[in-house]
Amino acid sequence: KDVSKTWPIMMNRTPYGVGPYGVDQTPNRLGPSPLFMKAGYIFVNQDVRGRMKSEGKFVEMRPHIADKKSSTDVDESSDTFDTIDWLLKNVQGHNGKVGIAGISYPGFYAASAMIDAHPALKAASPQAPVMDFFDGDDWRHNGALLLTHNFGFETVFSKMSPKPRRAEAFDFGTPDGYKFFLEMGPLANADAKHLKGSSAFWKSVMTHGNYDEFCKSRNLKPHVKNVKPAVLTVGGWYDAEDLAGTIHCYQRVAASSPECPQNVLVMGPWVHGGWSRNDGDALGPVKFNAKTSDYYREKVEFPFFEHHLKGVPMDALPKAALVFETGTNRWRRFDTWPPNESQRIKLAFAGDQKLGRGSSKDSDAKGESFDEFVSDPAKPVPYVEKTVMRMDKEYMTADQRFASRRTDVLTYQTPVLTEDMMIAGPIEVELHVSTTGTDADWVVKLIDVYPDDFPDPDPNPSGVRMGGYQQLVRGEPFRGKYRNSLEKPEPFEPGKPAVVKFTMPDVSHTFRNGHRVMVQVQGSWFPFIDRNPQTFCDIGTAKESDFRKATHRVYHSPSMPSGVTVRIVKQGTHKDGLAQ
Ligand code: PG9
Repeated sequence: KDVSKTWPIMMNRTPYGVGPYGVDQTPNRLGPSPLFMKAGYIFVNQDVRGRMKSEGKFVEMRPHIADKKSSTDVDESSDTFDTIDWLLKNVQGHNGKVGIAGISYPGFYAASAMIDAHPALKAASPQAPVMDFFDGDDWRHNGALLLTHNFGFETVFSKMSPKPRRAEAFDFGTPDGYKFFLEMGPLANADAKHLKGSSAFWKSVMTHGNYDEFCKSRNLKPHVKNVKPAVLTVGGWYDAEDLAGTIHCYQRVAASSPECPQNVLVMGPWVHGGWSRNDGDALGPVKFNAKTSDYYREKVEFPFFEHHLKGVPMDALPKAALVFETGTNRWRRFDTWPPNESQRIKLAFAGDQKLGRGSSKDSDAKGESFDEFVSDPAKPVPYVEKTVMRMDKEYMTADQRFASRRTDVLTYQTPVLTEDMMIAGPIEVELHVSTTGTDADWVVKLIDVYPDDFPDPDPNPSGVRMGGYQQLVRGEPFRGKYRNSLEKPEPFEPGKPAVVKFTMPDVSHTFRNGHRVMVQVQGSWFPFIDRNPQTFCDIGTAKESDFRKATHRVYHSPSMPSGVTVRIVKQGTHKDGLAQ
């Protein structure tokens, strides 16, 4: 509307629809935040190929084609290039510079755009980008299927295109997801009883249980290289959908793109997309004492695009990462991520439910060098205590006391800390295990145990008791049959110890003086992930009779030192974050 000067183009590509459609219609929000509307841009929102009003065939996480041979070799990178080329030739009033931002699936499209980018693309912000559906992002974590998340998603996504209408809500018949999915029975019943063919992708996922070519081809990570636009990768420590993709997207650019003028990771105490809405000062009863989302939108995201697309000066961002350190509740700046200046410390499981720094020698002193529990697929461990149907957004900081009181959850904890313990980066898990079955899931949870006299919030509408609260800091499942390869599963030999090693997604958290560090180990996390039959089989087609109880063991001895390794960082010599 303002033709007094030229304006950069701000793009978003999405499978969720860009309605309302029609030249006389305008969406009620344009750009990543209202700041962009106020400042003025040329906004371009696009239905990706094959979705809503855009022609062609939609392909989920369309595989990137590295060496395109012809104009029919299309992917999201080439579609974005062609779109930008068309815009520059056909839209008046632009200043020749383009930015792109997107959250989640649109984050995947923003990440695709920066690969073999159009030269006019000067700034990209992949936010919670899906990078690998089947290894760490939405669909599978270490082989386990994210059941409630994807089932709920597919009851809507598969029905909302091409006719852009609100799909009639799926009738779960109960507010209790644990009950719904337990009564559903084996995974094959999800389609047979409920989806009934409405989601072709769900059926594809069921037939590609192992990390095969169908899955590998949808992994964008290997293609992120020689990125030339500036990149601001954004995500949340409590993002239940694409936390892994966020970290990996930043790291891939850092490892492969010497010409990238600026590559910064921003991680806040946010749920999936939380940085784009609300003020970000709490998650459930866990308080951050700062309007973190407001700060990010005003002081980071908007200045980033104003700078790269309009040449407006901006406050210097850190060289690598601006992260919100939970526990101490402050922003921190790092020149590398994960921080180089960190010391790896092993927290080893030991007897008497102890968690010790260093070796597992305690267990030899008293009792057995292992702990065991009966894992029963008919009574899986819930992933949250409260009754919810769809994936609970607050589960990633939820109280774990309900779990630590179960006999099928192993719990190890340190003595009360006498000083702050700041950890940053990935958490490495090493489990020495056995099972009487031939497959098993191993769910590991790192937990911050509050002191018994920790005050309750005031006001306290939910009546939560914070004294002794066991706050989940990070949790991750590992489907044991994939311990040596995600592509080639192997059974456990009943009773024979085996090693399961994996990495849990990054954190930046301080266990405060007076708190304890706790680790829990359990054989199910339902219905966050699907149940493991605990017999070696194709779980997508498993029958009721395949689901059997098993006794699982976790060993902790000098020769079988189960535990987790964390990276300790110092208070921070540099300026601890930007002013709030
Ligand atoms: N990460 C979300 C999602 C993508 C694809 C499948 C399931 C979930 C999202 O786009 O919001």
